[in-house]
Amino acid sequence: MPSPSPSPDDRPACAVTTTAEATVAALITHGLDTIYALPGVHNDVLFDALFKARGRIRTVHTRHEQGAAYMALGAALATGRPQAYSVVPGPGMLNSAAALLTAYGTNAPVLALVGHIPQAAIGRMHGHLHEVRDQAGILQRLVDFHAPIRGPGEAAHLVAAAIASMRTGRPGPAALECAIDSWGIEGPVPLASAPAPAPAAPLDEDAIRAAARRLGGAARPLIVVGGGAQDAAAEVTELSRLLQAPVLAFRRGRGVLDARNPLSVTLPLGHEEWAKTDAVLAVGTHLHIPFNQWGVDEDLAIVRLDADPEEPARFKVPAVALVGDAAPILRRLIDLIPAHNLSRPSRHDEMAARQARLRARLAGLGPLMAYLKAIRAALPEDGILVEDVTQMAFAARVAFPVYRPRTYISPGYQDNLGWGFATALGAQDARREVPVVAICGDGGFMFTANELASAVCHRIPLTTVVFADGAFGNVRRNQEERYGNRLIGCDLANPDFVRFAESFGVAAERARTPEELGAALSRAFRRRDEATVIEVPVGPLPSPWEFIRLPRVRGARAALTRP
Ligand SMILES: Cc1ncc(C[n+]2csc(CCOP(=O)(O)OP(=O)(O)O)c2C)c(N)n1
Ligand SMILES: [Mg+2]
Repeated sequence: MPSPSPSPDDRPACAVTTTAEATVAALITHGLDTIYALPGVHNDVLFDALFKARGRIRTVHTRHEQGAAYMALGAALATGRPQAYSVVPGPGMLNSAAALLTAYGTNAPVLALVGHIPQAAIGRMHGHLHEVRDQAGILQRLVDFHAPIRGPGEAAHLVAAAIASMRTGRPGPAALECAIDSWGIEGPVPLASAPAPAPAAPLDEDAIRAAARRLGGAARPLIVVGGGAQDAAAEVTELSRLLQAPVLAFRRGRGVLDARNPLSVTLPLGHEEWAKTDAVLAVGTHLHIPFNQWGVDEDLAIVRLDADPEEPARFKVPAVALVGDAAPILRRLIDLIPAHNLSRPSRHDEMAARQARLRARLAGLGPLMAYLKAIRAALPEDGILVEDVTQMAFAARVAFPVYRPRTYISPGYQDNLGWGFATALGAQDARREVPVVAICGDGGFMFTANELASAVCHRIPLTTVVFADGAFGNVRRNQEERYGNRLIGCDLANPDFVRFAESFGVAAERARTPEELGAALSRAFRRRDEATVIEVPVGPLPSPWEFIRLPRVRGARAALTRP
């Protein structure tokens, strides 16, 4: 007779495992199903634990540590869920550092699992393989939560603490280090149990009421959204309707309000609104451009909503500060607004007319607009666009219509050239059910083009469009226009991108017109287990900067410090 399966109460309370096994088990318990990683002797025991856990957690290895970290970042930005990567210490850790910096800048929940030299040697500078002075100190400057894992008994609670810190307050990356001789230490480990959901933070009713009064009584309210509003799209949409307030997004807030809604604005119309508004609700944004370029004055009441309690008053003390997750606070605001709200005529027709006039002006951007239009037409509504730092992306920020949250992935204020391709690879790996397209310049693509090998190895169906102008084109134009055409360090020698991609076994084609690009994209999006590279040869492109760098419209002088 088969023995009955043990009830949960009969199970042993502990198991004996290694630090590495306990760490992997904790990742799985927290719902991580993938780790992006590049191996080395410091992490051999961790990789052996990952081997034993395959089936429950995939190990996606890359060709460079920046690829692993950017893939974790892309997966985190596309899903909003914690993601992890693992690298060896010293050079491996430093190779991943730009991605960790960008995870910080984009508040992305990315966990770095970093190997270390032997425990007893840390800090002694004996010249161990991959030793770097104060590795912990370097990591601590890049993340909000950092800890060493010294043995199996610590692994579960340190992983739990790291993941909690990545999700609560201002989200962002965390790092755990483990020494080469600590991964293999065996010991009793409590059996992992699923983490309890974090308790809902209490709402500050007084502050929300004050915000409702300010916004409801405003003649011309404006909402500005950043990355912190991505999980509050329904609430922002409802508030915008109630207040008839335009919603301005630049990079990381795109898609929070559907671009088909005429109240959804990018920088040019947002700038016009900023000049006239009397009350702004800023959700999950630094408000960097309005504060630093457009100006503020005493007639403007600013309500700041941010997960980081330090943020609202960093630049200027706001009229009202709301601290916490955007969605529950906005839901409460929606409850309270009607009691204060002015009766508001619809702004639909006015905004639709202004949007049409802006589209006519943007048409002057010629090929930039024609190619973006072709991409939008081919990409399904829930498809994801990842931008690298290229002229095409600068235009996309003001002109590419985004319909849903988390479908426009931008590096935000780091604007780090070369992040795009590998980040998009991670986004596509984590969201296999929708097409992801990366738009890169020839300069940026080559930063991580080696990861075409990872796309092949892990059958990731990413589509990448490389706009090849033979230059760091944005820099080149600056040198032409502002430095008397003294061109230096900006012309590029390129491979034939089609043959380059094909040599990896990746599908590739060249598109010479927007129509050809549209057709190539449709073919690419149908390849669901194979990557595609599309090279688009372009000449010098028109500058989109007149739509991005906009003049001061409020306040007599630059208010660069808090009053
Ligand atoms: C890490 C990093 N290095 C340098 C820059 C400066 N930079 C911004 S755009 C650019 C040129 C990008 O060239 P390419 O990818 O070919 O796009 P294009 O401007 O030609 O459209 C450079 C060098 C940056 N933003 N980030
Ligand atoms: Mg270029």
